[in-house]
This record gives sequence, C-alpha cells and structure tokens, in this order.
Amino acid sequence: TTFNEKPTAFITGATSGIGLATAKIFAANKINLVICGRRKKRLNELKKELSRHTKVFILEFDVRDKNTVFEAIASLPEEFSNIDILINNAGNAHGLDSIEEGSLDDWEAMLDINVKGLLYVSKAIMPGMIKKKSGHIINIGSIAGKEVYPMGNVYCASKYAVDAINQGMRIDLNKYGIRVGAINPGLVETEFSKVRFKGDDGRAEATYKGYKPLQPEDIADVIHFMVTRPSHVNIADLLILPTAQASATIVNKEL
Ligand code: NDP
Ligand code: 8X3
Repeated sequence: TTFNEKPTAFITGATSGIGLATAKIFAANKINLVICGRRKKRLNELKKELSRHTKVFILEFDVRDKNTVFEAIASLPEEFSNIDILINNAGNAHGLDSIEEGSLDDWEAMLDINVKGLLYVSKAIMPGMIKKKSGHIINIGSIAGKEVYPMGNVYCASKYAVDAINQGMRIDLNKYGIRVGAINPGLVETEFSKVRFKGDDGRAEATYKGYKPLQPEDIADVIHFMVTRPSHVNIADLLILPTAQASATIVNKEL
C-alpha cells in the first residue's frame, strides 16, 4: 500500500450496503475508520464489531445538514483527524416516477444528499489532504450517472453530477497529488431499493429477482483494490455490472 502503516478512512453511509461492506473489508485490513451515517444504533454495533480489528470512530450526521457536517468533522479527535481516504458513498434514490409525477420532496432529497451532501463532506476533508499533499477520494456514482433510463430522471441527474464532480475534483486536485476516482455500479443488492420504493418490500425484492445482482462486498473489494494500488496508480473511473446486466435497462432475468 501507498499509505503509512495505518491509514485512516472516512466512509459516509457506513450503516448499510456498500459503505458497510467497505468498512468491514477496510477493518479486516487494519485501516482505521471514521464511520458515518444517521442510524446511531447501527454505528454503535458496527463500532463494537470492527474495533476487534482496528480503531473506529463514529460520526452521526445527516449529510444534508451543512453546519452539522462541518462541526462533526471538525470535532474529530486528533488520532482520527488525519484522513487519508474519503469514500463518498452516502446516497440513495427516492422514488421512481415519470418526471411529471415526481415529488418535490424526492427531488430535493436526491440533490441534497447525493450531490450537495457529497460536496459538504468533501469541502470539510479536502484541506487536510491538500496540506499534506496526499490523499485518495473515491466517489460512488452509478450506471445512472452514465446512462439515463425511464423514470430515472432526477436520480440520474444527481449521479451525472457526481460524475462531473469526480472529474472536476481530479482536475483541480491534480496539483496536490491527491488521487480521485469513481466507481459506478449497476444493480447491487442493498437497502437501496427499500429506500427508493419507500418500504414497499415486494417491489424492492423484485428488483433483485431472477438473476444474480452484485453484492455490496463485490464493490467493497474493488474499493479496497483501488486504495491499495501504488501511489502512482489512480483508478479514475469504473463501471461495474452484474454479469446479467448489459445496460441500465437490459437485465437478463429468468422469471
Ligand atoms: P443503502 O440504502 O444500503 O445505503 C445507503 C447509505 O447512505 C446508508 O448507510 C445511509 O445511512 C446513508 N445515507 C442515506 N441518506 C443519508 C443522509 N441524508 N445522511 C447521511 N447518510 C445517509 O444503499 P447502497 O449501499 O446501495 O448505496 C450506497 C451508494 O451506492 C449510493 O450513493 C447509491 O446511490 C450508490 N449506488 C447503489 C447502487 C445499487 O444498486 N444499490 C448502484 C449504483 C450506485 P443512514 O440511513 O444511517 O443515514
Ligand atoms: C443504482 C443503479 O440503475 O438501479 O444507482 O438506478 S439503478
């Protein structure tokens, strides 16, 4: 690895899905962790579990709440404040509606969390990386940020924005030697569809039926691979799909 013996990673959305799987693989590989999310109970349980392997600190905040984001990150104790790796993962789709039927609340949630929240967290963490002229930022985009699909509209817009921010960060942080890269997954079996369909578990489960979707560990493995490349190697942009998926809308399902 390119880091000091014990790098520190800051993971948003560590309470579930891809972020949770990433926290686990990082912990198993002795990367110190700052784990973030809104669900405190899950963060506490995860801290208990992962502290057997590595040092873990919890930050509970909603990425939408600008002041809380900056206060939380400023409050990190010294041993966790030197962040080497930022995983911008927190995010979700809210709803799957034709544009004329979309809800303003859903639109705001997606833009506030997936785009503005990612920017707030990054704004708070970049100065430390700039100061030491090293660091690695991984942005979790989506196939929805490469391809617009029916009823994806605003979720796709939020992930196209992540794609642009990922490129913009890489360009502007280039002079500081900070690595910036994105992973754009296709269908991953997480709580993503439960959130998108607002607790309609039947609809959520149907999303992953009839084929083998990616598991959050599949993405976490690649994230770990990215952060363990030598320091002259930056994996800039990846599209990762389940074998059964060929595009945002083409999935080979056996039903
Ligand atoms: P999950 O719903 O399982 O996890 C989402 C995570 O984001 C949770 O830990 C949640 O924590 C956190 N989060 C959501 N809203 C907020 C908020 N307002 N403030 C702070 N944290 C928040 O979904 P995934 O693991 O699938 O999603 C992770 C990322 O992967 C997202 O950016 C998603 O868009 C992207 N993605 C997912 C795909 C999929 O098919 N699953 C495919 C492509 C991309 P808490 O609720 O505790 O706050
Ligand atoms: C999640 C992938 O295609 O279900 O970002 O929107 S998709």
